[in-house]
Amino acid sequence: MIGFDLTEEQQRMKEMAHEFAEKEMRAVAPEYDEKEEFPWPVMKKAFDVGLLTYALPEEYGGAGVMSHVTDCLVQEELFWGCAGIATSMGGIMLGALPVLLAGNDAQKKKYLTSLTEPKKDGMPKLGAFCLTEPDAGSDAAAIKTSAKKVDGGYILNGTKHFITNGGIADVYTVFATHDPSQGVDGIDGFIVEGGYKGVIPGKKEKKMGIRASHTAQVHFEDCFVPDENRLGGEGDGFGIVMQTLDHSRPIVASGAVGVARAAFEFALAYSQERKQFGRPISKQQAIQFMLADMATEIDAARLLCWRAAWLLDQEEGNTVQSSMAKVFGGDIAMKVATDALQIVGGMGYMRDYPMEKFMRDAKIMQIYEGTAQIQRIVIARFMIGFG
Ligand code: COS
Repeated sequence: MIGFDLTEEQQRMKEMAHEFAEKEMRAVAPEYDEKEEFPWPVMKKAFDVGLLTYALPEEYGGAGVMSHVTDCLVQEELFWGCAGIATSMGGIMLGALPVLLAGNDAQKKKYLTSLTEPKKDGMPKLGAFCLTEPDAGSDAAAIKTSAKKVDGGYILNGTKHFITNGGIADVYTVFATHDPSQGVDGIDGFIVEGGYKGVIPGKKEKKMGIRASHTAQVHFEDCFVPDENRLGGEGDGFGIVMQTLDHSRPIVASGAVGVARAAFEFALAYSQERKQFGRPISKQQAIQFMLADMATEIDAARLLCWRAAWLLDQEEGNTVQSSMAKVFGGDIAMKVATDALQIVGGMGYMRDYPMEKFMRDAKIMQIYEGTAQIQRIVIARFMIGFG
């Protein structure tokens, strides 16, 4: 059976996220974007209303909203509010996901619970997912950060790159290799506390879009991590990464839908007000066709996200559907933002209007959480096989 009715919880979460996005994010989004500043006050408000860790089980202090479809609904609204702030918020759950998926009871109790508790100053704790390195982006199996086995634990050495919440997080999930000659089988996952000796914040990046998010390098210099912080068994790391991405891509794709929707709504309203040649430009068929395509693409992208998330809710594999949602969501976000800006014309190009921000924010949707090309590789491999 296929149905599109939302449950009461889904409706409530979607409305709550929309209200938060409208009142608390949109009002301040231009300022944080301009200043490229981390939105701590918004993060605190999001934490207080439960929008940061709602997807964690109640036993660890989350709201126990475990449906991935619900997660998609919420993230679409938050990214509609501001993709930069939403990325900062999402970085927490991305960091927590490997623990949720592969952690043992003690690890979950300690680290997931800690993410639902505030810091001493009332601010939320942050999580971060550390996979990417300067020489290992799309080729995730090529990571060089080393995990040397020593008595009682591991010593990590290496640099992680383009890390959301990097250097300011409290809990990191870090992937490193104990033996590069073993390829993916040599990769391990670890939980690393921000306060551990040898966790060194690196350079903060200056970005084209999602500027309210903090993206930075993190260096691990002789960082000791105890045995009890290894996720799963030795060599399980790459599988945990892939599983994490299967879960996170529909969520990120829903964010792309949110950005596209924001751009579309602005262009639609503008086209009905803006008069040229004696009538609103929305009366021109050229504009109508663009609007019709945008609305169709947004709906199609959203349905792909829901399907990929729904499969997870049924505890079924979703790798290919997840990549389909991500590639289509990212591509249409960029296309819709570009066309929407075209409709708004010169006004859209000016920084007094949100359109240019939507376009800058949309671009990352084709890059992070696996580029559009990587998603196509994953989809193609499922059709024509590996190798
Ligand atoms: N779930 C579980 N296991 C998976 C998997 C999945 N979705 N995808 C692959 N695997 C397993 C494979 O089955 C294989 O296992 P065996 O060694 O036991 O056969 C292993 O992982 C290696 O898989 P594969 O050969 O496909 O690895 P590749 O190095 O060729 O690369 C891609 C796989 C390209 C898919 C991976 O590197 C990738 O996703 N890259 C993008 C990384 C990314 O998204 N970065 C964004 C930053 S994170 S915010």
